[in-house]
Amino acid sequence: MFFRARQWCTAATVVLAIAHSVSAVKTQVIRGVSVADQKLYMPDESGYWACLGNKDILIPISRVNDDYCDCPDGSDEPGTSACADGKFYCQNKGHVPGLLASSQVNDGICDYEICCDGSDEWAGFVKCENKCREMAAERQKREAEINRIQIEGWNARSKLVTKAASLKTGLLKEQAQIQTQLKLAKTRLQNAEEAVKLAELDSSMRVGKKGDPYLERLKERIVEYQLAKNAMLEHIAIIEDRLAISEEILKNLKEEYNPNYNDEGVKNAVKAYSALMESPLIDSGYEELVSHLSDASDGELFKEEAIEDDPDLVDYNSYIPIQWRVWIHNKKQELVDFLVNHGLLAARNTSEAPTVTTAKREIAEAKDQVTELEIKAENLNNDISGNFGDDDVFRALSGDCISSESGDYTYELCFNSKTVQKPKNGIQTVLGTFDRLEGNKLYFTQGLKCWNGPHRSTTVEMRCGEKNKLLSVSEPAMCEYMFKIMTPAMCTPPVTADNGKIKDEL
Ligand code: MAN
Repeated sequence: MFFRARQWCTAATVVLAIAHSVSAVKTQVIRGVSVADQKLYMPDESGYWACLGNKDILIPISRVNDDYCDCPDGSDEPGTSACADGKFYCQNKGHVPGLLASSQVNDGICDYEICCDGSDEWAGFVKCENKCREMAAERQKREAEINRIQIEGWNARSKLVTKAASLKTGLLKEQAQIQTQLKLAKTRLQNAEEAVKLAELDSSMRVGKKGDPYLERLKERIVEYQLAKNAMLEHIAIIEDRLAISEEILKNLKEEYNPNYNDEGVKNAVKAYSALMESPLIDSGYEELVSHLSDASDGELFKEEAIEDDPDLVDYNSYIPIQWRVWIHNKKQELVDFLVNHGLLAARNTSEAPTVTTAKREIAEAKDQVTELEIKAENLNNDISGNFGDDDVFRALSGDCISSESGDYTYELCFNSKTVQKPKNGIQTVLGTFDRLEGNKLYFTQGLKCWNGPHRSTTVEMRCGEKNKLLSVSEPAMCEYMFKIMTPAMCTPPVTADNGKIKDEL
């Protein structure tokens, strides 16, 4: 019984001891775990703890950080290098906490970049002094510099945005002007085309200049024709008179002859006269023509004063009655042909009339103007609708170039234009013309063809900077270039201490 009691007493002592150790473990800080995550290492009432990544695996809490890897995820050894996948937490007081691969714990190397407090080398194989204070100061300096760049970059960007907006306003204004000019130029072209038609028509109706021997001869001929016409009209009048008398005689004969008197001659004359009277004497065309001939005022046929009024050209057609124009034209042509054929007149210059030439020149000029304006309008439209990034900011960089030396060359980037490679001596090589903007990259394509290879091209990687600067150039594959640049165009609003965005005017 005593034994039992003793046994019981011993067992109670063990239980008490365990309970004591459990409560001790409960308050113990687990090495390599952040303060916030300490709660993840609380054992259950029996003093057992489950691996963080596998809750089925329970181990006594005393086996946490015992330098033996029990959990597949390495969560039982955060403070030692026992597990390959473990993570060691450095508090880095005064600086930013770090998570080190637990394999680097106690490896004899001070991993200051992650554990500035030197806590990763706790076993003492090497002494790592705490460098957090100086590293925090450096970091602060760096952050202040980044902040300065961001603020200055953002300010510079704001100016670029303003510039881009005014450039676009200018372009829109220019676009409106070009559209007006284009409309006018098209009207000018239309008018010019009309003018050529009219001039061609007009020139076909006009002959020579005043003083032209051809014209003088023509005038003489017209006068001759007028005289001939008058003589002809007189002649016709006489004939008509004589015809009327003859008809009268025959009429009387018909009415007064004695049909009982067998005179064959008289009978035949009366018969023929009757037949003649039944057939139409003259056609209506003749009548009309003669009436015009009689009516036309010869004084109107050729007006010298009209020629004086129009010193350059003589429009003889307007002086000729319309019914006579074709006849006159044909006669004129016959006369001209006659004179040319007999060497009296130089063959007529068949080149077009100066009015036609001038009008055609006007067409050519108007066409050139329309084409030029259409090209301008298309370029403008492309420019206006182009992708120049958020707030149109890259538009403001057109014309700006940045360059830098690298290896045997000077490399240059001209925004929205091209990238080039300039050797120390010799001609420059175009590495690409601006193609597009995508995210934080500019693409320049279709540069000079690479010997036995593709056309050169350039990808430009951008980051925020207070000014435009070409930072580095590389050629990752032959004739494919990579530029790294900084530019205010890529800056975003800086973040203030209270994590809010700074105001735009900054
Ligand atoms: C020149 C340069 C180089 C390029 C070779 C390709 O030397 O443009 O960058 O790699 O031509 O032949």
